[in-house]
Amino acid sequence: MRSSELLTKCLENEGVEYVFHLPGEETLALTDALSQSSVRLVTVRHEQAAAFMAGVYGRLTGRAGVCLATLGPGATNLATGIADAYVDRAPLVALTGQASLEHVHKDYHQYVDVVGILRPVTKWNNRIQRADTVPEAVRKAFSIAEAEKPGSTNLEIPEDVADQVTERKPIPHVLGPEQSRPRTGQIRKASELINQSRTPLVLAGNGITRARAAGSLRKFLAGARIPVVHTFMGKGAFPDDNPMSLYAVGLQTQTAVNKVFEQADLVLAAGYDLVEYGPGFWNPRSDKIIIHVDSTSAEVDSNYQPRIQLVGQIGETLTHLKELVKPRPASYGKNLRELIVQEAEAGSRDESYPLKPQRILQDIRKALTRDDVLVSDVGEHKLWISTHYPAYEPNTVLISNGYSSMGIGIPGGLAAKLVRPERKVVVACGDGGFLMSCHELETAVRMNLSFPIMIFHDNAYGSIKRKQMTRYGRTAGVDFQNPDFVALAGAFGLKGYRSEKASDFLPMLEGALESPKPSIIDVPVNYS
Ligand SMILES: Cc1ncc(C[n+]2csc(CCOP(=O)(O)OP(=O)(O)O)c2C)c(N)n1
Repeated sequence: MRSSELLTKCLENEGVEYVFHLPGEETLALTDALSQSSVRLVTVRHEQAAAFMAGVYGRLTGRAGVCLATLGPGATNLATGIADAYVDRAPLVALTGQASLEHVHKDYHQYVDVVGILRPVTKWNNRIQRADTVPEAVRKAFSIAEAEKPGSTNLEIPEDVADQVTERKPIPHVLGPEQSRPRTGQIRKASELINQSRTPLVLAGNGITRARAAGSLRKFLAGARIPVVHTFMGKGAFPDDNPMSLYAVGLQTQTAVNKVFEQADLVLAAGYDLVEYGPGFWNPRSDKIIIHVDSTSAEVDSNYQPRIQLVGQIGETLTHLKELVKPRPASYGKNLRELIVQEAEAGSRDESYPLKPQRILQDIRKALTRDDVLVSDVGEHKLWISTHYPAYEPNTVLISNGYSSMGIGIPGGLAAKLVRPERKVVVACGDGGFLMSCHELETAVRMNLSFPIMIFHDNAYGSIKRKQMTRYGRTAGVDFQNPDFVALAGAFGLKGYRSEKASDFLPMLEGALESPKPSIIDVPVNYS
């Protein structure tokens, strides 16, 4: 068969359900082969969205999402989404077309060195030079993308290579190496440190969600009774309505939760990723005892010098620790939570208009069950969601907090609805991020994927505006005008809503959640 067909067979062999793509001349053979396979082609309106969708698919399933684009502009349009998956640790395999090998040594139409461009934003990245190497290259791309810590890989397929004929077959899967386990002695030492600590704290990151270790964390904490702070991407690892939860941390301005860190003498960092909230913020004097529980060894950082590293399967490590860590009294940590909950709930019943973010988040929480999914774009709204929106289950609040790329919200909602069709999905965007990806509304309509997209409408790049005001007392280049969002919804054949007072948002959202189509809800917001 031709290598484009073999590559398609290899994708089937990997269990690939969807390829998110935008077509091009150099990928003709591949799209044609895919059309004859069990893999479903999801055609998008901008390659960046294809990569965002693949990344969010990967985060939700643990299996690499796949995106496909042509050479040159197609590939460079993918780059932001590929980088997002790289920094947010989402398994993603990108496939990019390329000119025939006979052209790539010289000036040639649309040719740029895509492998070179994508090198810094992928874990592995390679040009396929011969049809016979396709099975190994595909297996390797998936294996590396999905291995801890997951991320993006890229395979470039030159046009002539896609047409070469080969006798090879997909490589059967072999069981990956079993993840290591920390030694019993190390676990004992860690438990002794925890038992000796006066004010221990757990910092739960998104490694827990990836390792499907939320159950073990919950059991560990039910016994140990140590308060938990999440990173933004760790939200849902532990339920925020449990008295031991201190919500999430990610901003220096969160006075209450930062005070808790100040008081902590020991931090058990489980699945914590330094890209989210650097240790310099919560351990500025490097004086805390840190126990690192993760699938990989700790990044080197002068403010993150773990006393012990428990590297291996996170869930198993916590299960072993549970046996040795002594329970604390039920009262421990109670007073810590009060202030944080007060902060989270303040303003949640506010009737003012434009709406307070707390009120919007409270209403979204009312409209969704514990298992439904809220996808956030990036901006001021993300910071409110991260710090004020209670989460109860892993992967129910999807936030990009590593790469933090605006525009991920709508593609993320699409991917979430594809992976979890039985759940309600709501996308929250700023008016800036919404216009970066609103073209994908057409994709959602075409694919019959229904979810409300609510726009925090403030006519500005809100979070940057706030930072300018804080730093300089004035703003520059952050204000803009918006289209009529209700009319824009109409242009896509969708229902658009505009909130005219605080009390109409919740009924609008509930109505939109019942609709068989996506919808837009324009919500004027007062961030001040
Ligand atoms: C692609 C990209 N460009 C720029 C930024 C920097 N940035 C972070 S937040 C933000 C403002 C977002 O504005 P908006 O989408 O309106 O949301 P708001 O802050 O108003 O809630 C900007 C420009 C970014 N994170 N990603």
